[in-house]
Amino acid sequence: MKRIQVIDSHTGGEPTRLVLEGFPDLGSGNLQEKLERLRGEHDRWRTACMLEPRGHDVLVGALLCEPDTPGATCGVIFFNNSGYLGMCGHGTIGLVASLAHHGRLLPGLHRIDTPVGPIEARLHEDGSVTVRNVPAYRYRRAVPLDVAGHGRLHGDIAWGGNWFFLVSDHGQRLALDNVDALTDFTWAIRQALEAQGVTGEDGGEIDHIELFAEDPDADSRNFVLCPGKAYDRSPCGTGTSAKLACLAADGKLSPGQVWRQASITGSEFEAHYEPEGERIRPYLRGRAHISAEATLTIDEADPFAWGIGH
Ligand code: PYC
Repeated sequence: MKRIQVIDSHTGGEPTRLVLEGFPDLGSGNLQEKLERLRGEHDRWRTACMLEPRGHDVLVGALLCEPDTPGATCGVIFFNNSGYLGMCGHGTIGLVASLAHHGRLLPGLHRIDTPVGPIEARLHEDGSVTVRNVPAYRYRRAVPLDVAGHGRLHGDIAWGGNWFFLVSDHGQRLALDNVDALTDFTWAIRQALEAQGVTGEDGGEIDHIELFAEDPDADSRNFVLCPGKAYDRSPCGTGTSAKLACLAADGKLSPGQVWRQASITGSEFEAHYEPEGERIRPYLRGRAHISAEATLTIDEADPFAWGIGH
């Protein structure tokens, strides 16, 4: 029987499963190299944790790793039901809250290495966490896209640790009782991006779609479709970072000015940015709650040992 020790949490409704122990040794090298080794040689460990019957489509995994750089608290590799994520904002908040819960981390500032670069996270005394994300930027503005069944729409392409297509003028109702239609619509956008060869810089796949609407309590409400076709229950840390980059590029948000981003479930991140050359440095504050401490077991005799479909 193989055993994997995990802590589950949720950040604004979006779940994170922190893997503390039990994955194979990923050898030496930096986190990008370790991610490639995990993807290439040991991907079934991801599928065992993320897919049914142990996981589900909404879950994001965070594998605790040794840091790349001296002085960093830890390294992390994020993944989900469909593959690997560069960075994950809600997942970083979940990681910090889970390590604190496990007695491995105290309030204060922590550097954390990710495959897309170092980030920082401050655990506050009240349990909330501020993430200093990787630099974000808008790559292209108002890109036209023909979406089957919906005609032509326009969106911005921005990097916030993952690639996003951000659409404000879409005619959709952003409400929890409309998530099936929103999922169909954003999935059609994703397919149109692929079919029309629209990518991020250097051909980066745009695998997150983000819609915006007004919100009575926050500066904006979003709906974010994640790569595996599940929607983010939180306001999405990397998606909020991409939004900040667009607001900054349009001159609609000043450095240090607070932006409250609500999710489709009503949870919120408080965000701001600092200028950093041609890019911006996003800061996101949110809170995670622990939902389980568990040992996952993998029985090789189980026909679904490595997840349904694997
Ligand atoms: O919070 O950055 C985020 C995120 C990405 C995918 C799901 N959540």
